[in-house]
Formats: sequence, C-alpha cells, structure tokens
Amino acid sequence: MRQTKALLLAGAFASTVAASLPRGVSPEFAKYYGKDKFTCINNPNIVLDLAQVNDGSCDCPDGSDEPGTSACAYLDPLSPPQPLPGSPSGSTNTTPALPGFWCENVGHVGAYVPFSYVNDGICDYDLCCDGSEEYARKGGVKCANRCAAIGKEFRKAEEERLKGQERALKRRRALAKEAVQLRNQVQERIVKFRSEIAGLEKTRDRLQKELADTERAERGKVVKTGKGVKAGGKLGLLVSLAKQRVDELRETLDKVLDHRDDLQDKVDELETILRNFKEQYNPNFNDEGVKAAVHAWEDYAAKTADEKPPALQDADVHSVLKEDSEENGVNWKAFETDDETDTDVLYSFEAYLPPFVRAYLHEKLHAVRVWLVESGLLADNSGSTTESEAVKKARAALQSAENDLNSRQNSLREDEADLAKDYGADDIFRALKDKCISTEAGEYDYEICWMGQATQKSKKGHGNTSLGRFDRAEIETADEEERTDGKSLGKGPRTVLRYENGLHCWNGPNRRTDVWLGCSEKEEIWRVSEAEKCVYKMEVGTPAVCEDNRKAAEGGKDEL
Ligand SMILES: [Ca+2]
Ligand SMILES: [Ca+2]
Repeated sequence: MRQTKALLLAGAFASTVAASLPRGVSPEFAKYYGKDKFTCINNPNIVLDLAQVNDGSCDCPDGSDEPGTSACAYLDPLSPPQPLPGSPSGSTNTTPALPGFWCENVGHVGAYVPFSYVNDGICDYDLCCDGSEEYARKGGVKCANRCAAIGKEFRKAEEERLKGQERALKRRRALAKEAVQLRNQVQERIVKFRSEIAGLEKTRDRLQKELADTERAERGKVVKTGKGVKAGGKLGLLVSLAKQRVDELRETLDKVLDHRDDLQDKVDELETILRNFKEQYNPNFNDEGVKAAVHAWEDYAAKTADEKPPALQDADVHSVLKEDSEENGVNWKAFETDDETDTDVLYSFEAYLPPFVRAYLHEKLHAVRVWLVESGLLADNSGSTTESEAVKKARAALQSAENDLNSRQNSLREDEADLAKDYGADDIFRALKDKCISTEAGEYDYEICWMGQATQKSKKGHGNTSLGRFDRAEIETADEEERTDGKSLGKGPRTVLRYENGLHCWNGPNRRTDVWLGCSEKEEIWRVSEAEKCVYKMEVGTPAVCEDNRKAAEGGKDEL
C-alpha cells in the first residue's frame, strides 16, 4: 500500500483525493472508494471492510472490490455461472462494474488496462506507459515509466494529425466554396436558357405561320408535271388540237383554190368560144338551134356583166394560206412555251386589264383556286415532290428553329435535374463531380469518378469492367480500428456512395460498389476489396466528408 501511494504521489496530477484511493481506481469511479466501508457498486446490499478491497480475493459479484488486482479478471457476462460466496444468486454471470485497471500515465493520456494484464509479467506500454500495472514485480519484471517519451511521441503525432485535419478542413472549405460557384453557374444558365427558350418559341410560332401561309399560297398554283411534257391542263390540249385542225383546213382551202382556178380557166375558154361563135355565125341561115344558142349566150353575157366581183380578195386568201408565225396568223408558240400554265395564261390575260382590276381579279382567282383545293375539288399540288423553293426554305427555317429550341429545352431539363440532385451537405460533391481517382491493386487499376462511374481496368489489357454507376449516398456505421497512417474509416457514421448496375456478373447479379468515405487531406482510394461476389468495397479518403466542428463556433465564417 505504501508503495502504491508513493507511485501515485509521484504523478503530477496526483491529488490528495487520488492519494487516498485504492490502486487501479480511475477518477471516474473515485466516488465509490475512500469511505469507512466499501459497498459493491452494482450490489449495494453487500458491504465490505476496507481490508477486503484489493486483497486479491473477489468478494463483489461485479468485481468492484478488486480495482487493482487481477482477482476478478475471470468475471465475464458470457462465461458460464460459477459459485461465488456472497453473491445473492450464488453465481458470477454478471457484468464487471469496472472497465479495467486504471493507468494514470502521467505525462501521457490515462487508460484502462484489462484486469488480466495486471501483474502478468508483461509490460503493456501501449496502454500503460507508466508500467504501474506490473507493481508486483512478478518474475522480477520491472516496468520503467516511459510516459515522458511515449507522451512526447504521441503529442507530436497528434499535432501532425491535427494539422492534417486542419489542412483537410481548409480543402473542404475550398470545395464548398467551389460548389457554391458551380451551383450559381447552373442557376445562371437556367435563367439564360429560359429566356432563350421564350425567344425561340416566338420565332418558331412565327416560322410555323410563315410556312403555313407559304404552303397555302402554293396550293393556288398549278405545278408543272415534269420535263419533256407540254404545258398541262385542258387548255394545253385544246391548243394542240386547234393548231392541228387549222393546218388541215388550210390544206383543204389550198386545194379548193387550185380547183377554182382550173374551173375559171375552163369558163374563160368556153366564153371565148361562144363569143367567137356569136360574132361569126350567119343570121341569114335559118337554123332554130343556132339562133336559140346565140340568145342564151347574150342573156348569160348580160347577166355576168352586172355581177360584182367577189368580196374575198386573193391577197386575203393567200394570207390565210401562209404558215402561222409570230408575224402572221396565230402565234402558237406563245401557247406552247414550257413555262406557261393554265393559271399563267389566265394571269397573262390580266395583263390586258387596267391595274386595279388586275389586282382585284388576281386576288379573286387565287382565292377561288385555294378554296377549290381546300374543298377537295382540285388536286393539291403542294404535297407533290415538286415542292416549291419558297416552301422548302420556310420549312428549313422552321426546322432549324425547332432544333435550336429542343436543344435548349434539353439543356434546361438537365440543369434543373442537376440543381435538384442531392450533392450532400454544402453541395460538396458538386465540386468533385466528374473528377476521378484511381489506385492499383493486383492485376487491376481501380478508378472511381465522383457522381460517375466506378471501373476496374485490367493491366494486362483485358479491357475495362464497370463496377457500377453512382446512384445515391447513404449513411452507414463503420467499425474499424484507427490506423497510425490515418487511412482508415474508424468508428461511427460514415457516408457511403452506392454505385449500382455495373457489368453483369456471370451467373450472378450486376456488379456494384460501396464507396465508404473517410476524412482525409486529399482524395485517395485507400483499399479495394470484393466484399462478396461482384460486390466491391472501396475505402476512400476525401476532405469532402471532414466534419468542420469549428464552423458552427465561428458562425460559418470562412477564412479562405
Ligand atoms: Ca477482495
Ligand atoms: Ca502486464
């Protein structure tokens, strides 16, 4: 006892209260000791003499009378019940009241050592740097106090760790700031897209109307049926038939005129014969037949002398007989030109009219034609392959405006969805989005892209395997030992990014990956493992998940 007191007194933090405490009692449990009698902590009905504390005999069912020995080390809620004198139940299936032997570790950090380590002949410096748990010198073992050196080392490492944490937090604040800027950019784009879309909708409506108007106007026109064919329509046919008929009549007239000239020649010859006969015949020769003939001739001659010459002049007839041309007769070419259509002929007709009548007529003709097309009485030529240039142009302009509009609408939808997406606290993952980190493990390189794809890449050139695409973030509880290099998840709630729907596994599900995140100064894949078939686990460090405890204290003040 005296030795223990001396040890405790040697400690800088040993107070008068501590000095009076039995060996192995931590400040946490000090209130139960230092009285006249000792009451078992979890069994208040059992009261012991102070001599029974640390006497090497387990007297309390919860072991609380032996804080400084290993006498109650066997107590375990999981061990089978054992007979124990003084226990109301008579057995030991109880939970120890004390967490362990308290090493004060002055100059370092105090810690509990399992009771089974007490006086086992081994210096357990990792927990008890002051060596106080080997006070019995079992087997001559003496554990020197190494707390000064171990404590110094620890404080140095702790300082390093805190500096690293500070750097990580600084980086996180930078990421958060970047995320705010990125979010603002998305919002600005949304405003821009909305205004552009409103403008493009107006343009589209205008172009739609223009196209409809152009198409409507085109319906009023007869469209040529194609090359090598004469002007279409009934008028075209009529022109061709008329020309043919006129040619036939002209030929006939020519023959009739020839025949007429022949007959005239004969009449002239006969008249000459008769005239000579009248002048040369002998009136004294009494022949009744000759006298009657001479009288008939005299009547004929008298009658023809009174006749007017025919109204038809030979010049006129010859003019009719002459071939039609631009200068003479009918100008058939004017009716036969390729460019002309029925409607054009009608419009040419308008050319002979005074301007105001022409405009009025033009409008009426057009309206009638459109009405006929729209009522189904006339064929609509606008749908044919021979769509006019005007309609084509109007349609192309509309199409181009619609394409622009669609593209803007898609961009707007993407940005709106992006803005609604959960990027974690402070929108932090927005700043990391699409950035990738990778590490090598065995024959593969593993890569994860934030909010993107997780990939396994073969180093032997066997191609890449998708291990999933980011789907959602969740919180899960990690329970892992802290590592000295800081690259571990530790214990507590951690963010887990679920990457789903990777490449299908042969005879299994689609590959997926859980990306567990721990606080670290830089983005880094710590470890990759295949937790079960086709389910991968990546432990990844990133400043994005570092808890900024000072932030609340500083009222969100950003020192960057
Ligand atoms: Ca005892
Ligand atoms: Ca020991």
